[in-house]
Amino acid sequence: MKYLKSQTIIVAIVILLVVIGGAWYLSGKGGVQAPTPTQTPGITLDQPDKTFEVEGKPFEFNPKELKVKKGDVVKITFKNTQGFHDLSVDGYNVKTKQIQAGESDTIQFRADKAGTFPMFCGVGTHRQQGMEGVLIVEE
Ligand SMILES: [Cu+2]
Repeated sequence: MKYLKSQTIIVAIVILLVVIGGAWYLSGKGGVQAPTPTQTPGITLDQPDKTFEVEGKPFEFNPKELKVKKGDVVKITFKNTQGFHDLSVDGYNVKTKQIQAGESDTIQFRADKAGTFPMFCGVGTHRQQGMEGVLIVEE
């Protein structure tokens, strides 16, 4: 009788371990699902298909025309050589920081809409003074 009792306890412990192990396994599996990172639509961290370096100074961009294919991941490094500027792309809602001479900032996004989109400097009246260019996204 005593022998049977201890055997029952061992079986109970084994069952308990299986249940705990199973619960641990399931909770571990649930943890694998990473939360979706919050980011601006269109902004992507994928490897870029097209990389550009655009120089900014009063009051122009160089180059002032960027050409990509629809669907490309576009990376633009904006280098400010003189003055205080930023670079925005109209229609894509992307924008670098406003930076001082000697600084640079990078934007990256997926060009998922075809068309011609103005890029411009949003500081003061720089755009009106000629700090403007275009991003051409070909179908
Ligand atoms: Cu500017």
